Amino acid sequence: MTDFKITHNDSLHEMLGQFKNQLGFNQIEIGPLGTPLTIEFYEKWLADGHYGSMHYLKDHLITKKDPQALAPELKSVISIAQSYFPTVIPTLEKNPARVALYAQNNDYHHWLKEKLVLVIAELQKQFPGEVFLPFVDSGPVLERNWAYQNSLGWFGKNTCILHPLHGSLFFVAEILTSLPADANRLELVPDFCGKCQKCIDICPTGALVKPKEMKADLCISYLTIEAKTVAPIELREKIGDWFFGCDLCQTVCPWNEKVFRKLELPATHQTSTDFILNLNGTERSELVEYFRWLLTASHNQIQKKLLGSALARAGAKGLKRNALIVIGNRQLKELKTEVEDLEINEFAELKLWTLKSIN
Ligand code: B12
Ligand code: SF4
Ligand code: SF4
Repeated sequence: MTDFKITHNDSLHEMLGQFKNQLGFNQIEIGPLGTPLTIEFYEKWLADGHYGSMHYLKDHLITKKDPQALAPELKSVISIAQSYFPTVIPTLEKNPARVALYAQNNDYHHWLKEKLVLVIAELQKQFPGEVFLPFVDSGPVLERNWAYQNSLGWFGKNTCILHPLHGSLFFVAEILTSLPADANRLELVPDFCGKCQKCIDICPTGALVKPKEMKADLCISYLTIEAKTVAPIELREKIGDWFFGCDLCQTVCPWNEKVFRKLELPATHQTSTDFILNLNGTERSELVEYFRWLLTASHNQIQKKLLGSALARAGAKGLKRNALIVIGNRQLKELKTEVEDLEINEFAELKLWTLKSIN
């Protein structure tokens, strides 16, 4: 990113085009800010209690509904789509466990935010005195809605923003700004899901309760990343060998398959939607060794190793919990002693479940 250089006598739209080309975004668009078009669905989703223990999503409602509450001078939102597949900034070590594609990169909260900061620095030179606020995932912004309103894609039945050319394996990010935007320039991308419902059919836990509606506390991504507690017993087998996140409802999607075909990936590639990965002997022993290390390492050792990686989000304890479930589901009997020796009070019941599963 060091050779990033843009011309400053261009219009805002030409500048956005330069950012896209030089920083490798799939798309970047600006549209007016206001009450999000899909806020009613968000309100209903909260009222239905689909958010599990993610209480911050409830706290975010006021700001998501009225983004100008962040700063009254805000008028527009610049939406950015940044593909994460094929891998953009790979983590130093490839993880032998089954990790969602987005997390096989370094933590996007950092590197994508850095790109936004570069964009803002250039915009500030061109438009001094204007306000620019960057957001990547964690802020109180209804990100998929803005991606939708700014033509980055449609809401798939799996709830992801999906584009006819790029599929859905991309992050979204925003810069909220006091610059004005033309209200009539962008058109919504039409919904191309049609009669397909492959994503709903493949979801092992039934988290996609209706088209475009997810009960998040059933989603494997929630159970392995966001949840602080252990997955209920009836969901554990359904988690299969997902150690961190889940990609099933996206990798089965024909619009992503189109992207995979273009990339000519081998049939055995990790985008396979086979429920349990068929590991060969070497892969199995790598997985066993990784989990052996994870179960016996101290929390400090784990945090140190995960520094900068997306996996850090689950924390050392969360990763040990996830390993116990995969060990049970993959029948990794080699790890019986390590499971028995694990001393984490909250996991006492889970440990028994794992030991029962591998016996
Ligand atoms: C909480 C959260 C989760 C939760 C809940 C997910 C969910 N579907 O809500 C969990 C932990 C399960 C999760 C999982 C994942 N997440 Co997440 N997550 C978020 C977060 C922080 C908030 C999402 C939210 O507001 N949910 C509330 C519900 C109501 O939103 P929703 O499901 O999108 O619902 C909308 C639509 O259904 C729509 N809608 C409903 N009916 C109708 C009808 C019509 C006609 C229309 C037009 C629209 C519509 O309106 C709703 C409100 O906008 C956002 C970042 C952010 N700040 O926004 C990232 C975000 C959504 N996650 C993202 C990613 C990458 C993932 C995973 C792929 C990670 C993984 N591989 O494990 C999975 C995908 C699972 C899936 N199928 O969604 C990306 C999605 C990018 C994209 N292309 O869509 C985001 C935007 C982060 C980012 N900055 O890139 N996530
Ligand atoms: S990410 Fe996995 S568990 Fe979550 S909705 Fe999609 S298929 Fe279901
Ligand atoms: S799998 Fe089918 S229904 Fe689901 S998001 Fe993709 S096209 Fe839409």
